[in-house]
Amino acid sequence: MKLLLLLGMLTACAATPQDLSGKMFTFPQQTKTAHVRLTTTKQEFTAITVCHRSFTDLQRDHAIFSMATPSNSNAFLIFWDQTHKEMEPHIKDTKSEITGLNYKSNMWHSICTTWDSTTGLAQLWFDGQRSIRKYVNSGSAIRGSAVIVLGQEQDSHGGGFDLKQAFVGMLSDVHMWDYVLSPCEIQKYVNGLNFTPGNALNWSALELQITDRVLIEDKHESCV
Ligand SMILES: *[C@@H]1O[C@H](CO)[C@@H](O)[C@H](O)[C@H]1NC(C)=O
Ligand SMILES: [Ca+2]
Repeated sequence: MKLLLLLGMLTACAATPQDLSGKMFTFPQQTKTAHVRLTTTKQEFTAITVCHRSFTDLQRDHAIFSMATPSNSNAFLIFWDQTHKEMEPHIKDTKSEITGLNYKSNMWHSICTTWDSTTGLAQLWFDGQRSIRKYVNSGSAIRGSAVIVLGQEQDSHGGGFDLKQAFVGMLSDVHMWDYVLSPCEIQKYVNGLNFTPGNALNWSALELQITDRVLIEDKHESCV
């Protein structure tokens, strides 16, 4: 009986998924604490696709999506390097660099990143435009309990944040799949059409925990 009660309480405390359709996270100031922690039940990724939309005016390095496992703090990280003006997908602590992107301030950018452990190739889709395919890391999956953080960059599993890498701005439509999306599915995501939501992170059923000043606001995409 006591055990049942305890189990009931644990279930009640577990984050209930939220439907964030039409919403965005606003990170309104630079801090080294404010962040959103997302929960996925997947423990192994032999392939991955992560998509999100972001809006910022930062003129310095910043993380847009940070996933850490106990063995890799940059298990899957999307990082903007201001010095080299490149978007850097990190996969299992290996960095790749995509240059030549028109990463303008004060507008939404959709970014989808794919990786497959068989070929080891990563590819970025920036505002629907494909990048070249680059070798990053092959042979083994991303494994272990994943901590996904928006707003900060993890240098350790769930922590190690750095003020100078914090995200300031808005983030929306975060999805993660444990497979590589086809170019057609990516175009559907980019164009806001009917796409298959992420099976590892689903913006329409997102388990999240907010720390400090992060707001959930309406995106107000249309005037109706
Ligand atoms: C995503 O969430 C929506 C809303 O709860 C649900 O209808 C849909 O089946 C989910 N999709 C996946 C792939 O989990
Ligand atoms: Ca760092």
